[in-house]
Amino acid sequence: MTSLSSISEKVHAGERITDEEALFLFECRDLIAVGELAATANRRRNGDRVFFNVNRHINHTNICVNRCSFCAFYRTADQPGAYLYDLEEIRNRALEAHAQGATEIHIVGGLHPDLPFDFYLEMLRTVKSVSPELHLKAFTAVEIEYLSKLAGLSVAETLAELKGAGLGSLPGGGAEIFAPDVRSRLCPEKISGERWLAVMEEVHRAGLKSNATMLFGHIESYADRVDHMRRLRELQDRTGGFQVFIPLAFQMENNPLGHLKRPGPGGVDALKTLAVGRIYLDNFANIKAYWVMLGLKTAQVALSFGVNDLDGTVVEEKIGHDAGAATPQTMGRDEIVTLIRTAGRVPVERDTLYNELRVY
Ligand code: V47
Repeated sequence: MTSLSSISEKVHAGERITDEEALFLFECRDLIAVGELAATANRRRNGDRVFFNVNRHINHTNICVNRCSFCAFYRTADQPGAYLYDLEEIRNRALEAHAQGATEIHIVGGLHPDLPFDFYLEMLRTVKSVSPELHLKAFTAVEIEYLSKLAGLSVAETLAELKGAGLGSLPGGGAEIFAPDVRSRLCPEKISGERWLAVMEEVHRAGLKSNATMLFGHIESYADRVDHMRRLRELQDRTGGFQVFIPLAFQMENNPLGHLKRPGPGGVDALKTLAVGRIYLDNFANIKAYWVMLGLKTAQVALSFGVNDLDGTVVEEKIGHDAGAATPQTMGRDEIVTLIRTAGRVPVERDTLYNELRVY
């Protein structure tokens, strides 16, 4: 029979846990015990080291043809607040980021109804022309599928074009919750969970790394979360292309789902989700606490719940903040280092591909 001690034995032996065991951990009332197991699994892999990077987000447009019920960021072209940056505005942001020591530009945006494929290639080339050293982590699997349709190319051909223009890796957005009954209520127009995974498989086969997210704390059940992680674990077994798992805590303001589903995920749920992610996803090297959505204090505490990555400086965050995130827009390198140090851990600045740049 499943028990905390039978799961503990497996974790200490470095064995994989089952879906039922992951569900048991989600339902377990002993948060500290689950956290300790996650910390054990993390310590074995990463010791005391905690990664962060110096990055900047650029969201080139919020105009989107999809209407996801959890999203406060999107606008239709004629709505107040709709925007589209031109290449000059994008270049200025990249210049600023480079001057501030950024190693990564994270680019995602809405599915704009009428930009040509060339715009996306030009955008990548523009950022890359600021410095060839900048790593471009750009476009979710959802955007890749959209761009391939726009370009009239296969996903593999689309990726090859984007790679040629400077694409370095992919962020993990658009995964939401894969289970079809939940997904159809969250984002009926978005590509299916199966398609998200199939695009990511092609991304990995093209030699690009990517991240993986899960949007939690809304209408999904624990079983839906385990189902989501199972699909990620299976794909990771095949490709090894995911660098990190990032559970995203649902923010409730200015979106229809938030009005339906309050109060949203609390600190206990967030810590447990990160911890179960660490224990269940034994083939993921890194688990990220995205401080923007979690809050700084929860993100810091998460370092004792299996987390070894705090994301980065971010600088200009719109998706979470439009939906009510109460965190600052940016954190300085020194602030992140202090957050990690005062948790008793060793801050390590990384690049996007998890190469170590500097130990603090
Ligand atoms: O796919 C949208 C989520 C994602 C809300 O790969 C929301 O390193 C919470 O994926 N509440 C985009 N979340 C952000 C993302 C990301 C962020 C940071 C790092 C990385 C990475 C990826 O944001 C979307 C969606 O799941 N999102 N609305 C909301 N109301």
